[in-house]
Amino acid sequence: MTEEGVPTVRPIADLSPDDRRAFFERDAGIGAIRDDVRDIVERVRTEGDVAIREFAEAFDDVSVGNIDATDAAERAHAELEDADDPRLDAIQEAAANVRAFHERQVPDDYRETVDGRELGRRFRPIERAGVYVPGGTAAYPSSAIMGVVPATVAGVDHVAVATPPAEEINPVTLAAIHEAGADAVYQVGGAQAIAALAYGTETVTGVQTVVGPGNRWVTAAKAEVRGDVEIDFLAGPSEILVLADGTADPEFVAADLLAQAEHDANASVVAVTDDEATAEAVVEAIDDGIEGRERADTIREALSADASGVLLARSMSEAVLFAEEYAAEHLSIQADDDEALLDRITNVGSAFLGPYSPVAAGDYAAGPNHVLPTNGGAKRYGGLSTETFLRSSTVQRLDREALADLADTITTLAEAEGLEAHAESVRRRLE
Ligand code: HSO
Ligand code: ZN
Repeated sequence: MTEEGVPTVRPIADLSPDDRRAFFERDAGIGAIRDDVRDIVERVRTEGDVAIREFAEAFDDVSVGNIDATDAAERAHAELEDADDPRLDAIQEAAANVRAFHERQVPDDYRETVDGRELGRRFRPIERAGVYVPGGTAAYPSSAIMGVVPATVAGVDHVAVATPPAEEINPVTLAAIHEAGADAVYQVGGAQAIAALAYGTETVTGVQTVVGPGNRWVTAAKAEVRGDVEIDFLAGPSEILVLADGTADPEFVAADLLAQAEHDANASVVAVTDDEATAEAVVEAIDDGIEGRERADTIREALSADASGVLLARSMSEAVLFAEEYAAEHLSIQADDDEALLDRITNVGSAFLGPYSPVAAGDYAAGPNHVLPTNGGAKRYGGLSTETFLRSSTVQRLDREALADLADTITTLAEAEGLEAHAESVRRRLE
């Protein structure tokens, strides 16, 4: 399908049912590791810190001293501050933009009176949230901001972060975790981190909701603990689908594909266009853009995945239908009438409109969250938000007259359900 990781242009009309399935039913390799992940989760649940240390040796090749890295994060922040490090300025500006965007999402409590019934809704934060901040082959200070800031905006009392252990954890990641407002930081990664946050260990305080992006191990572990704790949703390896017409700049399209491809060999990157010259030019720009990149091997692998490619549609309508079925984590629209195309799409994690909205803007600093549903999850739910950390409750107060107005309806339904005491609880009040 691809040569040395560079896609060829494929007409959508020529895709076999298997090809289409690879695009639409992508699972980024999560199914294959579910059993192994189950074992890891169970060991952390039953053995706690001992299991965390053992997995750190086995998977990260690190002998972890103190699992609690809260002080280390504070120190890393202070060092960047003392050195006037521009990376701290960038963290602060990004965090401010993300905070402002997420403050707009805080819903107001309300009461209103409807036919004498005073009805309302109130929103309260959960008490303890856990945020996974990936590490591994890249550092992710931006994910610390995206996970921790909305939790603090929601008013969560205790925000814990887990991030993979290392001889020296990336100081910028640690500083971002501290700047974002985390209360505790633990050095534990992968599936074992999700289990530790979910069930707690001697060192790690268990939380009520675990959020954050991660590789397939992290994602599979979130699927495993879901039910015992809340999770945000399954946010696996990064995905992008670019809808481009003949007006798109192929270099910009290719640049966005390369950017998300460098995350993970399991990333999925797709461009769909109705213009053959654009498709060919995107392929050429990808080819030109890989060589010499530090993460060229990862990019090549991601580009060769069955769920990646440059596709030629017979019309933008066909392209839109493809995008709708794909339900991308990131949808970039680089086309003449981007708003009209977006209007026809409902399944998307986050949309990027126009030539000057690279996905990287949202990844780092524009304000919206970058923790978004992958693997088609955008068909069912949206990305991480302030609401992820809030619970709602409802409130009602009826006066005598309002109850009298509803009495027949209530007692009729109660009797239809055979629940006589329910009906009586109303009649008794109105005698
Ligand atoms: N594109 C990733 C987020 C990210 N990009 C972090 C760079 N750093 C998933 O949305
Ligand atoms: Zn990214």
